[in-house]
Amino acid sequence: MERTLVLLKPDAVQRGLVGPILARFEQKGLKLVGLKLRQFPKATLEQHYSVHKERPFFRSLVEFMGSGPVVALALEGKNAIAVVRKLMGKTNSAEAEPGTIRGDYGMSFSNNLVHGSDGPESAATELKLFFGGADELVSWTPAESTWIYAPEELG
Ligand code: IDP
Ligand code: MG
Repeated sequence: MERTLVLLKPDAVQRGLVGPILARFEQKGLKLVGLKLRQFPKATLEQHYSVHKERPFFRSLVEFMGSGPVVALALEGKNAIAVVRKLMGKTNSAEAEPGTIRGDYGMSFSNNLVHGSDGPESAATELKLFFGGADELVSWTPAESTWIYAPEELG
C-alpha cells in the first residue's frame, strides 16, 4: 500500500468542486487517511513547490495557492501515487483528457484544480509537510475493503 498527498487548490474550493472531486477519489477505491481545510502560509507553499523556484510561474503559483482555502487529502491504496496522477490528468487542463478531473472541470494551465505527489519521495516529503503533526493520519479499515481488492492483491 502507498500513500500520496493531494491538494484541492483554491480554484476547486471557490468553485464548489470539493465534493465532486473528493467523490472521484473515494469512488475509485482510494482510502482517505487524512483531510484538512486551511489557508496555508506562504512559507509552506514555497517549500511545497520549491522544485519550481526557478520557473517563471513560481511567484504566481505560490500567490494563487495562498489566495484562499485549500483542502489537503492523504490517500492510500495500491499504487496510489500513479492512480491519483492518472485521475488528475495533464497539467494543462485544456489538454487534459475528458474523464480526468482537470479534463472535466478545467480550462487553465495554472488554475488546474488539483495537486498530486509525483513519486514516492515527494509523497513522503509532502505528507510530512501537510500532515506532519502527531495523529494527523488515520490508519483504519473501511467496511468495503475486502471488495476493493482481490485477496491475492492484498498480500
Ligand atoms: P503537476 O501539478 O501536473 O505536477 P507541475 O509541472 O509540477 O505540474 O507544476 C506545478 C503547478 O504549477 C501546476 O499544477 C500548475 O498549477 C503550475 N504550472 C506548471 N507549469 C505551468 C505553466 O507553464 N504555466 C502556468 N502554471 C504552470
Ligand atoms: Mg508536480
